[in-house]
Amino acid sequence: MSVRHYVLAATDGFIELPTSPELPPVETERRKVYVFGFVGGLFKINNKVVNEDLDWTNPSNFPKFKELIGTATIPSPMVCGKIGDKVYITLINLGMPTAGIMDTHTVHMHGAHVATQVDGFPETSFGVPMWMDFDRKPPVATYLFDTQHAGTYMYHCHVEASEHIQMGMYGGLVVYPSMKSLALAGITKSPGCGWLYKGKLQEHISKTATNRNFAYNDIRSYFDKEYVMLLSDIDTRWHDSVEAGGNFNPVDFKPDFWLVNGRAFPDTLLPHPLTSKVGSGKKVSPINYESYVHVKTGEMFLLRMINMGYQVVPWHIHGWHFTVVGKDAEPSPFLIISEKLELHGHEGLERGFTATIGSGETFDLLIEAEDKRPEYRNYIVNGQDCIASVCKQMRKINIIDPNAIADIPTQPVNINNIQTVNYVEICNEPSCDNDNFFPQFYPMHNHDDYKVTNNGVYPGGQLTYIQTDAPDKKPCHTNE
Ligand SMILES: [Cu+2]
Repeated sequence: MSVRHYVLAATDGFIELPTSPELPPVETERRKVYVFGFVGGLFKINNKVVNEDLDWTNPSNFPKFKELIGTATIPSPMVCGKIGDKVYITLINLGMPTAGIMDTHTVHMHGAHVATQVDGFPETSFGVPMWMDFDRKPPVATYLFDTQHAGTYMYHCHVEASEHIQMGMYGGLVVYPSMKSLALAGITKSPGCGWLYKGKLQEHISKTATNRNFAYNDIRSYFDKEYVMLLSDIDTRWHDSVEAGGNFNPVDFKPDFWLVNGRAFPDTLLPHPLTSKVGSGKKVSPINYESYVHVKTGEMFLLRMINMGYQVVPWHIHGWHFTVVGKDAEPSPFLIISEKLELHGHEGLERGFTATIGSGETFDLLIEAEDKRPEYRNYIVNGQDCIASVCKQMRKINIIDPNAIADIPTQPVNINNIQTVNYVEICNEPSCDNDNFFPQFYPMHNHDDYKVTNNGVYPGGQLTYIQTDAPDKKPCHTNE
């Protein structure tokens, strides 16, 4: 059990959204949008201070808090813990000076079974007033979440929720199983041996895995990598109206930008600005808001889908079916049924290629990046069943119209020669030593495809990619 203490400060700021699909982003084609949000992060774990700047009781930090005014972005910092932890969030209200708004704010931990007094719904409890005098300590409130269930949650301000949520006051909240809760489900780690389930070695689970590689207390919820996909939508007229001190009628909501982790395509492909640099020593959270999924073939990856928008999102994933391992921070009932029926692997579980995610819902989608080479490589390179190879077809297309051949984005793809994954080189490389089958790219997107736009320009909006690289152990493929 740990006590995890976060400090969040409510304030305003601006985000920039792309209006063109060009990479790198074209500075002149970006739309500045006024937002609200929380800044700050993890302050203490137990009694160990992680970020001393967040100590609001220390007068020498008062000017540092003042500097945070106007720095809000979307989403707000990630909050996480494990089953049995006590998660505290101390809220400070720095105000919204650009709009001259002096509203109170709260933290509502959506899905958490907390007492009314710390639920953050101001109509039945209270709001935190603005810090006016920076020579004195701020008025604060500290919220407690006594975590009992693993899963994907979110938090948001609940003051005048129609406006404050639209303005961006939300962030991800993740609860992992603990080693203890896993052990109660028969999942244990044996030093020097690996992970065991009911005493049986689980060879597919990495020896370096921790309790943070399971979504739930269930062996089938294991993942190698995880991604939070926090979806939301923006009506820039509403944001402009708030910035100008106007009165926007919420029923006139008509969004023109759709976001994944606060960004619209093609920004979704870029490294997230809130992710700590490796080695910076400021890594406060094991998960982040990267929206570009980058895995190896054969890996299991978890998508923690969170919809904070006001519209239902049909989230569609190319390449594979996903398995629904959880919804709204509850393990899928099919996990329990298939366990009773003694089914193996993901047999009997809920599968799909589109998850319909309503506002305020969360889904945990697990995907195995299966290897497509056995079925497709021979056809792509050599052709089969009297059909010419894809390589041959693409050469012809390239002669007729070079623009018809896709440019694979050069960012953040980390390979030496981008052309080798495109079309010509793979055709000349039948050897297994030079397997240019990789990387593979798959889109995932809102299947209300008009929302794959930025103010009407396609492609944009809620679209991002999954990149799968070659597996660690490359099997040798011959072309027979
Ligand atoms: Cu608020």
